[in-house]
Amino acid sequence: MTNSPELTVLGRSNSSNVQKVMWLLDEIGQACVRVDVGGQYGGNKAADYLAKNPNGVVPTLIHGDAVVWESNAILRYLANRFHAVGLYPTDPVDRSWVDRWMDWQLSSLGPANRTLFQRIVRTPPEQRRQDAIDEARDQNAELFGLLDGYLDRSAYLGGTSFSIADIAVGPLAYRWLTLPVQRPRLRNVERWYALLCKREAFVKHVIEIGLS
Ligand SMILES: N[C@@H](CCC(=O)N[C@@H](CS)C(=O)NCC(=O)O)C(=O)O
Repeated sequence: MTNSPELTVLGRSNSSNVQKVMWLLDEIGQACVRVDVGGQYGGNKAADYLAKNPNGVVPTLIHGDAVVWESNAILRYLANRFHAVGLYPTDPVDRSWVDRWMDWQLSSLGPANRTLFQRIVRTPPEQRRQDAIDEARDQNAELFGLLDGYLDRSAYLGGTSFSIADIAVGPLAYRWLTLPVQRPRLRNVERWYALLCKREAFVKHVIEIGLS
């Protein structure tokens, strides 16, 4: 048996998309080297980075000859590569539940969540606009309300067990439940989130990093 090549994650630790990758690597017991790129560290628009990831965003995963970008594609790559079948089921229907929530995170929740985060955390207090924050809060409340309805009949996003769909949505749930905004009571989301909080890798790579 040959040793797997070293895993390198390019991306700053306070990026929710980098956090997903670090969380999964911890869950599957794979060590990696993480290099700070993006945000205050820059480097993501440099030619050598763009040669790896032409989008100029983080994360990028390097694993031997494989260079993978798009955080959810990285989650799928790692789950497949390291045979984490429990985290990414092979049954087509079961897998479709994991995939659809990951796609939902990318296409629906992600943009709304980023807008809210940026309007509060990445905007100096004197420039914050309450109407803009309220608008983004309402969008997030609607989306998490939809998730709450689903979680009324499902323990996790992919069904009865934890999967990479929970990893894709978890960091955004942390932001939603931690940002200083008024939220509707969503008991199923809270119950599911409490399960995530029991996972050491979530605490380490998401909660302990905080909002920055
Ligand atoms: N869809 C991409 C989005 C990546 C993305 O927008 N990353 C942000 C950080 S969360 C970024 O690189 N921002 C620029 C920066 O950090 O300088 C993915 O999931 O990987």
